[in-house]
Amino acid sequence: MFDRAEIRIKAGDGGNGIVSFRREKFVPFGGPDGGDGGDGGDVIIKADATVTSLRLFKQRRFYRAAAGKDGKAKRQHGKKGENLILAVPVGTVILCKAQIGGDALIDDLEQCGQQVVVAKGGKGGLGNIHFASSTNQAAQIAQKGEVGEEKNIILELRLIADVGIIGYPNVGKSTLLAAASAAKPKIASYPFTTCEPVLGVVEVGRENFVLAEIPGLIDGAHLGRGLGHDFLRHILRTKILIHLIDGSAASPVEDMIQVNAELSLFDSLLKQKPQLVAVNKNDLPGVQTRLAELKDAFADIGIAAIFVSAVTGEGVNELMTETVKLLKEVSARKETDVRIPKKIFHPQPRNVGPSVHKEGDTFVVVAPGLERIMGRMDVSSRQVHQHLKRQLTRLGVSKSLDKAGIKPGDRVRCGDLEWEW
Ligand SMILES: Nc1nc2c(ncn2[C@@H]2O[C@H](COP(=O)(O)OP(=O)(O)OP(=O)(O)O)[C@@H](O)[C@H]2O)c(=O)[nH]1
Ligand SMILES: [Mg+2]
Repeated sequence: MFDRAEIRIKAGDGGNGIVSFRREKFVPFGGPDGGDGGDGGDVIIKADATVTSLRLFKQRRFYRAAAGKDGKAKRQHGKKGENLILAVPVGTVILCKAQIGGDALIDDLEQCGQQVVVAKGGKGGLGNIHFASSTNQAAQIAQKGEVGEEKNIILELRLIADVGIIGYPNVGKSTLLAAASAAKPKIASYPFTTCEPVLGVVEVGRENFVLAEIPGLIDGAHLGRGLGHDFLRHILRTKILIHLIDGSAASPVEDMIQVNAELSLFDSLLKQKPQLVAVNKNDLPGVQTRLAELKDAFADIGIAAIFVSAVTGEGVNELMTETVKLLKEVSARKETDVRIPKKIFHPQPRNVGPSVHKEGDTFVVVAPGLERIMGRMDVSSRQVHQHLKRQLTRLGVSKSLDKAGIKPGDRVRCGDLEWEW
């Protein structure tokens, strides 16, 4: 379907801080003056009313923001990498693709102009001016820029209609939509004529609302059968539902119960969505003869079904008037309004202290904090070694290594770095 795309995004890496010293006439030992690297650009997704589909994102899959520039001599900061802004249609839901478990909701762009940072640019590294101290006035240390975030995200365009018409295939959803609005969906006497949601605007007096035919519901939709999840996702966005039933079916009440069961199997929020039940094809003689019986059957389970004929238009105005009434009620009780939960879920790695274990003859240090520090240092210089040594002591790694029985000359590994103790 047209309304889902998976892309990979990469925020810009931070620029490197540099090692540099003042060189001026008459200043024989100018201090360090290496500037910081600029931060990498963020990847931002923004809802834009002029964009109507996610088609572009199916053609191009990889997007990256600009990297920050390296610092320069004379304390000059590197330029920040430019942010990359991706414009998506209003109504796009952004999910972070998870390796394991369900995809996590990042944000739901419901309003024009709404935006969210989906990948943060790496911080620029510090230049050597930051590492000068009273004991080390000629600091040779500078940080590398941090790597920008990179992830797979899913964009999903969920329809924004006020009211959705749901029901089994062939019950007359398209015919009802055409009768109530200016929409012209294809109508035919076979199931699955409509494969993608169709929208129409319905006017009732001075009120109007957006009505959508939501196609594709069959038994097992919650397991992905038929148009399955696509179908059910679209319903999540609507405020209320018109549940359309074929009055000429063998057992209309059973059909209704079955469809509702399918909805709640997919998402309990769908079950709570207010519904108007409409029985269609009222014009057929077969339906007319058992009208009283049908009314009773629905009344028995506490449902005031509205009988309509989408073909002749009988009862359609009444149904739309009831729809407006229910819509107003629902907006009035906002607090019970069923919505997709807004909260962002950021899985964070648990912060654990450094640990040491032995792999063959090598001592392996697992310490995320330290790996980060090391990843950002140019480890070829002697001064950096001194600096790292202090960090190892500070984080308690040296102690752990001693305990593990390390002797001078043994190999130690931390992250990508391996050295002799
Ligand atoms: N007699 C009668 N036939 C109807 C009525 N409404 C729809 N139909 C017929 O039922 C058939 C299916 O109608 P559609 O409107 O395409 O049904 P649908 O629910 O949109 O079907 P799908 O999109 O295929 O799921 C068509 O042959 C319509 O002419 C009605 O009120 N009375
Ligand atoms: Mg249809």
